[in-house]
Amino acid sequence: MHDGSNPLLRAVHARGSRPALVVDGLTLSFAELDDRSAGVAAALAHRGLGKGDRAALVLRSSLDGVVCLLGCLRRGVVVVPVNPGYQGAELAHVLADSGAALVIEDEACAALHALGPGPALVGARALVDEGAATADAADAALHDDDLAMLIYTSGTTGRSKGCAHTVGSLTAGIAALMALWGVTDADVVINALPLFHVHGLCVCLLGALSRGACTRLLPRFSPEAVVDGARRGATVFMSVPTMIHRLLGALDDEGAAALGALRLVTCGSAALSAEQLRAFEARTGITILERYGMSETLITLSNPLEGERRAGAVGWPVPGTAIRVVDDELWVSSAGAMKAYWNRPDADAEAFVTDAEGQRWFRTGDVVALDDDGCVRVIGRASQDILKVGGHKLSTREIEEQIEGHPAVREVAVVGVADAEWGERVCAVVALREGATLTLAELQAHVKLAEVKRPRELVLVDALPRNALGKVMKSALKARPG
Ligand code: MCA
Ligand code: AMP
Repeated sequence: MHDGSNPLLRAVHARGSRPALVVDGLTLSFAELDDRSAGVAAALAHRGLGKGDRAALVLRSSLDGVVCLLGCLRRGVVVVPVNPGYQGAELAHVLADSGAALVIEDEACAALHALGPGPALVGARALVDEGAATADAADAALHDDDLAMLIYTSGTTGRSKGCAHTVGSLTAGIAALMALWGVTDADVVINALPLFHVHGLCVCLLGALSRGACTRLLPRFSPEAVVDGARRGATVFMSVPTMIHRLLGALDDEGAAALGALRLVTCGSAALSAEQLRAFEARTGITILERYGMSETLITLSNPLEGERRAGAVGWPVPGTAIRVVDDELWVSSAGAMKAYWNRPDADAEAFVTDAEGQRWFRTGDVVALDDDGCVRVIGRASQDILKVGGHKLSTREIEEQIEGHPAVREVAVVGVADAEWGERVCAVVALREGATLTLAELQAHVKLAEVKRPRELVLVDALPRNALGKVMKSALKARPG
């Protein structure tokens, strides 16, 4: 139980003049963050937004963006993080599905402005300024069961679903992980992850803030910026495998030594290969701590802070998480699990199982194997309709739906092809209509989705391989798309 204020932000209220955020050479103390986010909460109140209303945050990593985010959480306004690289249909879906009453953007987002009439739109800077001019206090009294975030994630259908996280699920999931990793107010955490996914937003940003640690927020990942952060005294870096790949390709001896001084490098959101882990260890002396999670459940498995970090494995359940392996599929039961998919009882019915003891399990869709001592290895996903590209989860169906609209295309299947840098890359296998032609460039121009979803490869075939029921056999295509 807590006193009604957002427990995730307690440390923000209590840390005074210590640095909370360093962005682009600007430093904001906890007291300043506290003060400015209280202003945003008041500005939201002034605009008529209250507990349970949704605000879409279409933000790159910026100081004002973080202030707005915390302001929403204080006001009890449900944060709906949105990738600012989204295009028309992707944006329209999230805005409509979440029922957002307000959109907060940090740069004029062309696709957003092209959408036509919709929710009120305000710049992050303008909202912070409104807050500075508002005197009233407007924090909401919050309880564990109150909704805090809707985080959209791709499913096997074309449309993303909102993972409804509560104050309680976020607090419990984040606290367990930060304790496991020993994060304290002596830490300085490099955050080069986007703030529109669980990893960058909940684990890295709110995790650091909740422990009173300082965040070095990078507007964009680059090996140089990470090395620079390490040189300036950072202690923790949280990454995805694509970042590790790029670091390994870019590090000179001095950079490797700077990274070697970090106390902890974690990696997740997609599989880190044993080779990458060993190469990073050989170059920097640091054994990466790999962990596993989902937007739906937060981080549920982790290698240990002390003791063996096993290459090619994601470790053991985080305290507060129980696991089961059912027909090779990982099921998790965790205090950090979302309440439900937003307005999708059909999807809840598929994803959640309540056992005879009344314990609720989430079916992850990931195929795993256990070592003799219970250490979990992720083998892959049960469905071929979900890809992970650079740590971003993509629905092949969403991409196929767009490609099907191209006049040259008779039928299409999108598959993931192994890629050393991105984990997987998007490959479109297309059968053309009689006499039609199609180039990769034409296909890319046709797909109006975030950059990361655009096909990087086009394979033309006479017809797609189908089983007796007429279903496209993606595993056959994946093995040899040509
Ligand atoms: C080139 N590009 C490609 C490819 N080749 N994109 C995709 N696939 C390829 N094969 C170019 C595009 O043209 C585009 O260019 C850009 O790369 C893609 O945009 P972006 O992803 O922003 O790329 P980046 O700036 O190069 O950054 C790479 C990145 C980033 C740092 C690895 O993708 C990233 O931050 N990924 C993390 C995602 C994440 O946080 N996932 C967590 C989900 P242009 O620059 O022109 O746009 S939460 C989760 O999974 C759970 C909870 C968990 O366990 O954490
Ligand atoms: P998302 O919906 O973006 O949160 O993605 C969650 C998915 O990312 C999981 O279901 C896994 O398939 C994958 N994932 C996360 N961490 C790891 C990891 N360390 N190794 C392999 N896959 C991972």
